[in-house]
Amino acid sequence: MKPHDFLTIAPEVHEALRSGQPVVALESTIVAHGMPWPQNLETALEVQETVRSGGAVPATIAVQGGRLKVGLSASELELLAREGRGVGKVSRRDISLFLARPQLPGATTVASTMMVASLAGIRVFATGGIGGVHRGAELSWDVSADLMEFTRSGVAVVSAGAKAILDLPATLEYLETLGVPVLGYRTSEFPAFYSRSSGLPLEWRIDEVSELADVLGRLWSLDPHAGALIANPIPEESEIPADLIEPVIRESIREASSSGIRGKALTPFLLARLAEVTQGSSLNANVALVKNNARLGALLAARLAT
Ligand code: PSU
Ligand code: MN
Repeated sequence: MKPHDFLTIAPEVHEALRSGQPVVALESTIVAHGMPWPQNLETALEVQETVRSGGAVPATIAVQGGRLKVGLSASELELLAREGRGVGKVSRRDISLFLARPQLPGATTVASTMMVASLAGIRVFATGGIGGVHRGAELSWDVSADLMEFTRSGVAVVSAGAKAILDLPATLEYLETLGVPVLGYRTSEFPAFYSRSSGLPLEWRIDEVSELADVLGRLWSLDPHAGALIANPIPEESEIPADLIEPVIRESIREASSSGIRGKALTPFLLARLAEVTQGSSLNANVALVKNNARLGALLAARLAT
């Protein structure tokens, strides 16, 4: 397959794709907007290491210098991490604008990372938690573009459910409407990001990576553009019980709404506020679940490559 003209694929990633070795895509919004400096850089580097020790090549995606970068060097990653909020948050609709304005560095969300991964021929992407239907969306209409992307880019996203700041039942309904398979990995419940359990049952539980790969293979032969959500709960030792985090989430959402914070600024605001109020324990949980997803992503990519 000829790579798209706008792609700059790192040599290591290019070689892996060419020879059919496993590759796992990683996003960069979580680095620039999801975590504070310097934990964001540390985590990004550790997540890349986790993918490697699982036997796959990490491909962190971002928009830099008017190019879609697939695979970032440590210094490119550091730039995004240091600049943080100074870096653009690039969702699908913003991509062409960032390509046209090479001076603006941009971090890709789940939606745009899926899109670029699929252009590069990468089928597996590990993140923390996808975006979804925000609480109060019946009035604000704030539904992350991440959800719609699952109908366009044939990528399997490994995620600890959807972020707990969202309306999780509505997010699951929306995924059903879009026809997106949601596969619980060793769980029968939709995970709630910081906590393993949401009380929301999943129809499909899959306990083996080989079986995940089997289902995905069939999905993509039916529809190469279909995405799938692999719901991988946070490890037990790192979870925050829902009854501890929920009041903090509610209070942070109230603060956001009284300060008029909405749109693409909302998710970064809430994540930062939670980390402050929990004195870093929500951040620790976030780091742990991303690594856990990277681990599973590598196993899955390796299995798909066989
Ligand atoms: N997962 C995390 N931290 C994050 C995100 C995901 O653990 O910061 C980011 C992803 O990039 C996701 C975005 O696409 O949050 C969702 O933003 P919005 O709600 O504005 O669509
Ligand atoms: Mn939104």
